[in-house]
Amino acid sequence: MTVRFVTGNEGKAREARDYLSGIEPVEQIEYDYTEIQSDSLEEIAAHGAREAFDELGGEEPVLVDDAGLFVEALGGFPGPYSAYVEDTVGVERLWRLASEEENRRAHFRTVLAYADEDGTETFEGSVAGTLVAPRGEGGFGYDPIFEYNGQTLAELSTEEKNAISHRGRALAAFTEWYADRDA
Ligand code: ITT
Ligand code: NA
Repeated sequence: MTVRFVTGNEGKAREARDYLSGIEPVEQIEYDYTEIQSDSLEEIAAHGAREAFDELGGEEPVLVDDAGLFVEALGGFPGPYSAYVEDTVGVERLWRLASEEENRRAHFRTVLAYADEDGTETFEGSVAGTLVAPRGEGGFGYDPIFEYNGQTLAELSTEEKNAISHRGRALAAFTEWYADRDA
């Protein structure tokens, strides 16, 4: 069954397609579901997935991905507001803000919500790293300033990023659940 990955973010869709190749075909759909105001990525993703599943006809399953970058020294900012901050402040200026701090630790977190006629399930993944001056041409969003094990996520291929990233870990939890459910 085709899984509809509901996102306007081509980078997220590329990673999901790559990870799920050989499991299920992934179709990217740009449906503008309501992003509720919440500190909880779970609530935002689950609400969005439910709404998208119903509004898109209630037949094919959907996946929604709500993610954020959490900077330790900034009290977890931008967190659930990461998309807004990327659009307004930008990645480069967020790095400059973080570079004034001694503690450069940060983590990415994503929650994937899957919705079908049986209900909604959420799966999470996170990865801890260090903020650095931008490097690398790959990935998307905050990847150039997020270093893991000596490389920024923008210096990794899609497959390499999936092997260690927040999204890869959430996709792993999802596929494990999905396989058990079919069995
Ligand atoms: P959709 O809501 O349409 O899926 P979005 O880009 O608005 O796309 P989010 O609301 O989840 O996604 O916002 C997450 C923000 O964090 C956004 O600025 C992304 O570019 C960024 N982001 C998410 N995953 C990332 C990753 O793996 N690497 C770098 N930046 C990421
Ligand atoms: Na969004």
